[in-house]
Amino acid sequence: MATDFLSKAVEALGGVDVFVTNAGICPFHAFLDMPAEVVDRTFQVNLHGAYYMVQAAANQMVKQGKGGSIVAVSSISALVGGEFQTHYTPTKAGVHSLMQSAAIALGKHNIRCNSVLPGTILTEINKDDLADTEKRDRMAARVPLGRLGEADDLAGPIVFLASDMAKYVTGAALLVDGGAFVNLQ
Ligand code: RM4
Repeated sequence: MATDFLSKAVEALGGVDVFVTNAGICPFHAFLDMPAEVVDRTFQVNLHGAYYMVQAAANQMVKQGKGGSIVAVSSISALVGGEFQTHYTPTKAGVHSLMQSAAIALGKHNIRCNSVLPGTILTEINKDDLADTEKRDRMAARVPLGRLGEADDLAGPIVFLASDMAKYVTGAALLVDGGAFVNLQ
């Protein structure tokens, strides 16, 4: 599956120098009656998917022999919890940790591995959850920059980590959260 995707990318693009793994789901659900199938699916998409895609991209980059840059979209949820995200936060912590280990394994090939840790970004992943305007306002109130994020807020940090501007950056994790993580009071 992952190698098929990479083969198609190589066919279309002539090679892979930068790879961004972003796929993720977060079906919000209470912990005590969390269905096993919800846990398993979330792990399969968020962690296993990231693992095998990063592995496939890395093997292609090694084959090319020119190094490369891999960026994973982890989350602020790698560092903090959520009552209705007990199945989700471990996957984001796993993606964060995967990139640290991949950075070590791939440094000899001049392949850099880093992650971005978005805060609450308005996307399909949380459209239903944030339809609750009270929760949406509460989440925005936690953010020192005064607003929830948008997909465009991730573009610059990802391009930075992917580019030669970050040529000596690997194993890093970049919070892109408007300051939410550090905002205790
Ligand atoms: C993020 C963070 C956000 C949530 C999304 C689904 O990691 O927890 O608050 O809206 O996941």
